[in-house]
Amino acid sequence: MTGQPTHDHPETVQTRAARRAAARAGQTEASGRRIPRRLRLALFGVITVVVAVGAIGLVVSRLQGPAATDTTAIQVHASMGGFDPKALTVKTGQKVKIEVASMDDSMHSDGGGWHQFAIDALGINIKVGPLSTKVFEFTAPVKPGTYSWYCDICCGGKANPTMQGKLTVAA
Ligand SMILES: [Cu+2]
Repeated sequence: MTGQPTHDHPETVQTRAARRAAARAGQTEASGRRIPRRLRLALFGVITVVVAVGAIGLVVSRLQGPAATDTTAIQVHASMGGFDPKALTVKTGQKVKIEVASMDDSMHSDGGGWHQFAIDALGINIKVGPLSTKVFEFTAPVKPGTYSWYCDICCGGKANPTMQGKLTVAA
């Protein structure tokens, strides 16, 4: 008996609302103003595909940069997101050849797509323009140790840990 009188009322309201909605749907469907459900679903599918393809395209275009010009060089990609890889290990006394590529285009307001690969202690200071690469060589120190490289062009400069990497010289 609890709630028996109150149970009737919402149901009545609900059915009335449902009837009104059905009537409205019937009217509009008859006048052809509403897009049929099947077409709506198809449209939704098309929009979903377009958005997905666009997103994948964005990711791919970000991954695509300038092609490597020297396949014997260690490839280092620099972008606003940082260096890839962020760390390298070489042997003491090794002749090291690195190709640095800027993955960013000139439309980047911060640095105009330029990046840098600098290791002060080793006298290395390479700057690479938007969507281009630069190959350079150096001889690793004979003493083992670690050196950090940085880019001082974008992202607030070399203090930003994003634009830093670590070179390990191992015996
Ligand atoms: Cu940079």
